[in-house]
Amino acid sequence: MENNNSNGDPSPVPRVAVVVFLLKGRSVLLGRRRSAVGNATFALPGGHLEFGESFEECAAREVKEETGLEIGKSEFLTVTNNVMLEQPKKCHYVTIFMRSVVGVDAEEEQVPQNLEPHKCDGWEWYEWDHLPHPLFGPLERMVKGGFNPFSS
Ligand code: 8DG
Ligand code: MG
Repeated sequence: MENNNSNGDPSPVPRVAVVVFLLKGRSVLLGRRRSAVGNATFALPGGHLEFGESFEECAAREVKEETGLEIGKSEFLTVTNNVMLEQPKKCHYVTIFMRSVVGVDAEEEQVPQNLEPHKCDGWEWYEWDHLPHPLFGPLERMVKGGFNPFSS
């Protein structure tokens, strides 16, 4: 859905995004974006909070829509303010970061699918100590600041 924060709009507004640190063992699920915001950078699954949704509901919906994975519970980790005026599409997001842990047992193994290939090159598990580059700006700032989703 196009919104009122695209370039040229006379009254852009901040929007709320919910994104998920999906953790498996020592790895996190990342996908390389195909987007006017953070194109070709590695980011978490996630998207826009819809009217009436809880953070948890939004996290589960976005992960399911983008990867096919069914996450159980998720928990709030932190929130950051992301003003991205340098992007081809200027935007401002208040980004809610959630965490959900998936089982490492073979039985519970869930393989992510790239269900929105127009938005993402594909989903992969990356070890936290060997993250791919470049990371999406909001995520890059957290990592540089020492944020660790495994110990938060
Ligand atoms: P939707 O319309 O399906 O709800 O949204 P989407 O198309 O999946 O949106 P998105 O760009 O994936 O996520 C919305 C915004 O969330 C994105 O433009 C900027 C913000 N955002 C961050 N960090 C991250 C992140 O790590 N991953 C994702 N996907 N979005 C992030 O600030
Ligand atoms: Mg998304």
